[in-house]
Amino acid sequence: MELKGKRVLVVGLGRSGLSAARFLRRQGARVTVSDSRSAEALAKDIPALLDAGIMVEAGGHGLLTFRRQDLIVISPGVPLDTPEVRQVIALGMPVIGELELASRFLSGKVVAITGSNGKTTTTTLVGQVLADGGLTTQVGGNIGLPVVELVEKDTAETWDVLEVSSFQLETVDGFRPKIAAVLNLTPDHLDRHGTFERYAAAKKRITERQTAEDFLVLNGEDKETQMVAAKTKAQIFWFSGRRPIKQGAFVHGESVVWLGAEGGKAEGVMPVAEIPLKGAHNVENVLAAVCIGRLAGVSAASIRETVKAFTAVEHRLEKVATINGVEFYNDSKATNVDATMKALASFPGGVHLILGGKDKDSDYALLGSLISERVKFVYTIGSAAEKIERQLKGVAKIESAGTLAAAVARARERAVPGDVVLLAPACSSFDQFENYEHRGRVFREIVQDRHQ
Ligand code: UMA
Repeated sequence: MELKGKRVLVVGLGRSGLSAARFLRRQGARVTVSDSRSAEALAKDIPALLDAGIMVEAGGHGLLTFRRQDLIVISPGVPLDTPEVRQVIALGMPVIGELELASRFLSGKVVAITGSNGKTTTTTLVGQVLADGGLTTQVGGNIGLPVVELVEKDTAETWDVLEVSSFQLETVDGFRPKIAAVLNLTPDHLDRHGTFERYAAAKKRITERQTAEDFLVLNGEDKETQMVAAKTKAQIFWFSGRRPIKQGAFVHGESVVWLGAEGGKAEGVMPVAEIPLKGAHNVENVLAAVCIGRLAGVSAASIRETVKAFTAVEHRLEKVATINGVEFYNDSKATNVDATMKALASFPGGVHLILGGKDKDSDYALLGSLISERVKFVYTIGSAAEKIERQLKGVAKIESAGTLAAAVARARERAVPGDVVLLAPACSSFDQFENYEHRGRVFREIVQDRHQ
C-alpha cells in the first residue's frame, strides 16, 4: 500500500487514532486527525502531533475535511453511521480501520481472536503459549496496543496475536488471519450495531478472507459460532468443554485432549484440575488456546506448563484482595450481561455484586436466576442504575450506590467472612471512567484503601 504523499484523515484521537496517525506520517502520508472532543480536551496530544507535521481538527468533524482525502482511517469507537463517515462512504471513498491498515503492513503470521467474552484472557494466554513454545510473538489489538504498533518489529517469522473486536472487524477488507478464533457470540454493543444479527455479521468477517490454507477455531457449544462454520473456506477446528469432538480440543473425563485430525490419535494435554483460572468459561478459553497453540506447532507438554503458570489477566476475574475473610474480585472487563453471568457462575454464593455504568441496550433481567441463586446484594452505579433496578426488581436486594466508592463501602459493611465482593458491572465504563481498565484500577485502589 503506497501512502507517500497521500492525504489521509484519521478519525478519532484515542489510542488507535494516535498510533495510526503517527504510523501514517512515518509512511510519508499527509495526515490530518479529526476528533469530536474539544482542543482543550486534546491539549496533551496536539503539540506533539503538530510537531510531527500532523494537522488537527478538534471539536467536531467537518465534512469538507473528510471530502478532501484520499483515504480515511477510522477509530474503532467511531460508528460507521457518523454522518460525515456515511457521506464519504456513499461517495465511494475508501474508509478502513486501523486493524485493516496495519494488516496490510504485517508480514508475520496473524492469529486473530474474537468473541463476545474471553478475548482478552485467550489472547494473553495464546501470546504466552506461543512465546513459551519458542516462537517470536507479539500481542496487540483490542487488548490495548494498537496493531500498527506491531508493524515495526514484525518479520515473516513473527506470530502476531491479535484480540479483535466487532468494531474493528466492521472496517476490514483484506484482513486474512492464518488462524482465526471465534470464542462465543452473545448480545453486546447493541447500542452501536442495532441488532444482534448485525453484531454477529461483523464478527463473522474475521474469516471472510481466509482460504483452505488457514485455520478457524470455533466453540462447538455455541450455536451462533457454529453458523460461522457455514461461511468459511478455512479448515475448522472445534473446542468443547462438554463432549468429544471430531477435530480440535475438548474435555474428556478429567483431561484436556487434543485431536489434530479427524480419525487420528487423541493426545492428552493436561488434567482439567491443573487449570488455575476460575470458571467453566476459562476452561473454554484454555481449550481455544490449546487449539491455536497446537496449530502453531507448540507441543502439548509446553502448552501444559504455560497454562499451569498462567494467572488471571488484569480486570478479568482478578482477585485483588482478601480482607477479613472477604474476597474482592475485579472483573471490570465484564462489560456485557453474558460476561457478568460467567463471572457469577464462578462463585457458588455469598456474592455482593456491583452492577452498572453505561448501558448498551442490554437486558439485565437475564441475570435474574443467577442473582437469586448466588447474590446477597446488588449495588448499582452509573447511568444504567435506574434501568438495572427496574429490570431486577423483586429478584435481588438492590441498593443504589451511585459511585464505585460508595458501592465498595456498602458491600464492605455488609459482607461477612466467606463472602465475595465482585465488580462485574455488565456495562461499559464511559459514563464515569476513561475505560474499563481505569474502572478496574479505581476499584483495586478503593479496595486497598489507596484511592485519592
Ligand atoms: N471520537 C470521535 N468521533 C466519534 C466517536 C469518537 O472523534 O464519533 C473520538 C473520541 O473523542 C476519542 C476517540 O474517538 O478521542 C476514541 O477512540 P476509540 O473509542 O476508538 O478508542 P481508542 O482509545 O482508540 O481505543 C480503541 C478501542 N476502543 C474501542 O473500541 C471503543 C480499544 O478497545 C482498543 O484497546 C484500542 O483502540 C487499541 O486497539 C477498548 C474497548 O472498549 C478496550 N473495546 C470494546 C470492547 O472490548 O468491548 C470493543
